[in-house]
Amino acid sequence: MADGFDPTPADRFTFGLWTVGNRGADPFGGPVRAKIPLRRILDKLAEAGAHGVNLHDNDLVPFGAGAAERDLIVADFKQGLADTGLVVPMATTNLFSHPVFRDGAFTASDPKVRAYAVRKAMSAIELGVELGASTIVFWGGREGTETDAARDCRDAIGWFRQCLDFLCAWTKDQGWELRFALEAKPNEPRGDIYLATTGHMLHFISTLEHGEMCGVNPEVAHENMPGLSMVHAVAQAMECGKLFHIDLNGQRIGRYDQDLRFGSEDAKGAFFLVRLLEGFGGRPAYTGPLHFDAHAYRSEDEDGVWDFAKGCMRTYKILAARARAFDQDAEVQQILAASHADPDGVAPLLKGYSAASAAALAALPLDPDALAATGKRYERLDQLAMEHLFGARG
Ligand code: GLT
Ligand code: MN
Ligand code: MN
Repeated sequence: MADGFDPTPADRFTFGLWTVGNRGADPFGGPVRAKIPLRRILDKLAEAGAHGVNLHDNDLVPFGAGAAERDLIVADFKQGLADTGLVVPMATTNLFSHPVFRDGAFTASDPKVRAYAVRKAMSAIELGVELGASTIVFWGGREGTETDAARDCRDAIGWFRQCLDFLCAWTKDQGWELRFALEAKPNEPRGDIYLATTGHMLHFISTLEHGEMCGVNPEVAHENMPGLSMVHAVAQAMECGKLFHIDLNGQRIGRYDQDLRFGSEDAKGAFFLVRLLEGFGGRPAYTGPLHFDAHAYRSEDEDGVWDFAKGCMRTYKILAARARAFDQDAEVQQILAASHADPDGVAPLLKGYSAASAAALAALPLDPDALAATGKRYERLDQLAMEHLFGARG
């Protein structure tokens, strides 16, 4: 089907090994799909037009494997990458599965657990560097509490900072030019996870010793679970130069972390997200990998997994085409131009205080009733967005 929506590596789509490798287990039932051999994952992703794969240390090297076993597995995987042309843009550390992390990793009350977590992260970063990754994601899934009797949250945040400061300084000491991308989530698996949203993370980053090498990895599901806007979270990160990575998926508000196929829920949110990322409307675009952190429904067999993967990528491209058409629509441009118009050159007055600009502001004839008199035409504008999204226009 040559409709222009089938992906190619130039589209920069990536999948985590844990995403297409997800076997359908949930808290109420075990796996429903057989483990897909790593080599087949690579072959199938390359065949589907993906650009790369991302991984946790233990997606590739089993927990506790010795050095010889590790090296063999890594060599084999690198051969698979070379054969398929896939790259590994991002690597991360599993700091949540082993029982040692039952009370957290970087925020565990026991300093030995924190030390173990930092050491494990160092090994995972080494692995990422060996595979060519330039971004290291930190998702603190176990960094939280069920009861705040356990510790003072201020200590937890301080320990989190110490661990990241340590890892940043060590990374620089190795001469590696890596970027760390911090991923927020409000809850699950913990009752409450520290630094619950991308906004919390952005402030936390501003308190780090090497904040310049740290940014965020917002996930659609994690912002939508509590009903927040992913578009606004991503926009804030882009606006301050901190969108280092992104986890695309689908989610309904108020549910458990569903990690659904991208765009399969909240198509309108996905439309405006893609529009933002692509830089339509003349704004700077996001140019990093477009990572799908999602998995196939539990109802699916392996064929369904590849349907899922292709669906994520096609939906992104379809939404990009729809969003481009929206921004090129003359009626859209006219409504936006009218709402942003500045015929009297007022906007520059607010760009930086001076005594002169304050005086000019005071002298400005501003009639609130007149300013309030005209509707903004957002009903029409939104209907135009919906008609482009539905494919009924342009
Ligand atoms: C886990 C989590 C994701 C994170 C991954 C990176 S692991 O699947 O649900 O949101 O991005 O650690
Ligand atoms: Mn994620
Ligand atoms: Mn998720």
